[in-house]
Amino acid sequence: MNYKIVFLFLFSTLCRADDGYRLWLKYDPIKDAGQRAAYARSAQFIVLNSTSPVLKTAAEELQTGLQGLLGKTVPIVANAGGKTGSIVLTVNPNQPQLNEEGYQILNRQNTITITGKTGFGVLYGAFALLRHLQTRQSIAQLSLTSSPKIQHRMLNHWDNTDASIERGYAGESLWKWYELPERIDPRYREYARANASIGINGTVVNNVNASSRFLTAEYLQKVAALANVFRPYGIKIYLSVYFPAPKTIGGLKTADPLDPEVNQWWADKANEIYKFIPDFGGFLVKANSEGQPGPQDYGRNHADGANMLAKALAPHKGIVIWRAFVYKADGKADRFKAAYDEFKPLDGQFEKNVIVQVKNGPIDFQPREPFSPIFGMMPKTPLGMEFQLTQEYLGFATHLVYEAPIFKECLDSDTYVSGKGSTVAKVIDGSLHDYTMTAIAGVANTGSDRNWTGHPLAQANWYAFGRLAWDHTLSSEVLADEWVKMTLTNEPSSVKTVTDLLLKSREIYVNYNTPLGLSRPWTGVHFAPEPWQNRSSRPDWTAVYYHRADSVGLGFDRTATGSNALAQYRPEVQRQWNNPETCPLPYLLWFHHIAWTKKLNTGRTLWDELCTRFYTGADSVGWLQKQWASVKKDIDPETFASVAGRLATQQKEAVWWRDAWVLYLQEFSKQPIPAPFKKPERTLKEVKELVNIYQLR
Ligand code: BDP
Repeated sequence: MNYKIVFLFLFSTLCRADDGYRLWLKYDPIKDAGQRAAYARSAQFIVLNSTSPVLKTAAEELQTGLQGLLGKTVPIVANAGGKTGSIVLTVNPNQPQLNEEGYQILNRQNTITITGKTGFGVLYGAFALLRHLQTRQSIAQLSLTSSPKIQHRMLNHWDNTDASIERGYAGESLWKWYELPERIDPRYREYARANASIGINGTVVNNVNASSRFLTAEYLQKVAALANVFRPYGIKIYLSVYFPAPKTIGGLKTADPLDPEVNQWWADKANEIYKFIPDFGGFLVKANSEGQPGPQDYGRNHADGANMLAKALAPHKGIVIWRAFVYKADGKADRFKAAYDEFKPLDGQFEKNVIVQVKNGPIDFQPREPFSPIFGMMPKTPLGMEFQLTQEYLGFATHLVYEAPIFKECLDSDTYVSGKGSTVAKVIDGSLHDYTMTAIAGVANTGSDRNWTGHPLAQANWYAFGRLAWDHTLSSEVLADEWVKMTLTNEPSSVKTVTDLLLKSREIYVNYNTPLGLSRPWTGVHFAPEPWQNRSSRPDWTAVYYHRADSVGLGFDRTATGSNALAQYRPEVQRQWNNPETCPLPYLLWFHHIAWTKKLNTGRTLWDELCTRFYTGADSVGWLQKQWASVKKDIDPETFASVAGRLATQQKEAVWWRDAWVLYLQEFSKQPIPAPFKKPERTLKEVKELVNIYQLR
């Protein structure tokens, strides 16, 4: 054997930069020998006395993790033979403190027991124990009990049959439809592992703007092959459906949800699907929204449409997730009010296996939105949450935005529907209205890029979403800290720096992008600033519709003198936002048209405050760069360089955002840029030319 070659091979493998593929399941060896030894003493065996595939997965995941962290193979045995120092995996249905997927981990007399009521609980417990070690916490006297607060914790992929992803910024689709079902890309399993490790238990694999192809036998076989890979990880598969499928692939003349033949077609289709996938989760539906057909095309309502599908799935225990993201092409109406107006009257009219899925805000995944007014207002209909992980309005995969604070801001908002403390989280976890089903979804930010999410730090958004779906009481800070330790470094000062940078990133983005409650300054691709955009096929697809800048001031009046959208909230909420004097600044322009010269409670006029935010926001990206530079020694070189490069682009583009906004708004405000800020070096015309490049085909 040529030892030199072997050595070079090993050396190059060990020194290879980290490409991010392993996500937060890196399991690099624990450097501190004392800590490693302490963990190793409790991890001499993994005891599993079962052949259940899910339990087997749990044991193997533990083994993989321990192998990496401790640098030794921990055998999986059926029986520890009375020896201590083992990790015992056990299912015990008699655990009143746990729900079906919960776990308990106890370390007693140097035996760690992971107990679940089901194998799924044990699987989540195994990952929780690994997380404990990855974040270097003590396992002496370990006692952890946790159950998910929400039942259906899902990713929604907006992936198409041609491998493109609607609003995807990390490459192509993970699903290689043309190879399935024969070839199983190893990445499908890695995807399942990552999701299971954070508690995600469902995935919708195709775009809400759905193709009927997914319901053909040809595609169902492909979907079934994916389901087979996901099953041992506790992940169920769902499909987005095209409402007129009975016409497009069924040969019927109509897709009217009250037509018996149409109902029969869906019932037959459901039977067929469950032959392919016995534990199929159900359907996600976008109907009568942005041009997608739906029940209203036949004079029926959303409940009629959802109930027809629900009846087809019910015999198989499948569910329907019907989206509330709807708005009509009516330039005079306020789009903010659309979902509430269409759905609230239908409360109580949906079948038991229907969940209505609501985007967090009333418009569309903006950098900051007030919570959707529907939350709390449909006590007889389970409402699920839809967040967006892919950064459609958050600078794609170039700008750094850690989204946990966006999710938390919404979940912690108080709807006041049953008095103080009626948070959105309590609506969607079912505790407020005793919902029988609960759900939360994140529109996925994954793709075929080697590191899954394009921006290496955007993995944290996937991670934080899953963890919050499990337990919405976790803080953004705890989740950032966990993710950094598991993924980037365990060096305390760098952990602190990166966590801090993540936590501040969203507010920095808002400041240069949409401060004080501005929204939707985009058209087209939703990337470049276009606050001047005033032409489109429909008025609510222009930017001016949202900010309403004029010679008097800026902002959308949603009080009684304007669209009165505020009336959709409880009086306690209205009181917070109704009065421009007391409305919190982050929401000001969401609800009020404010004069340029109006003094805000910061002591500055609206115009000066806007400029201050645009300028300090753009400057703060420089701060992000400096912070990132300071952790270089503790970060893998490839990851470091990738983030540093993206931050440099972000810095350039933040200035561009700032210039676009201030130069454009200045045409209305007629005010100078306040000191100490310097006026942009370019003209509005020059910024517009730059932006036009992004719209070129
Ligand atoms: C919008 C996206 C569009 C989606 C739509 C939706 O721009 O691509 O299809 O949301 O959620 O934000 O249906």
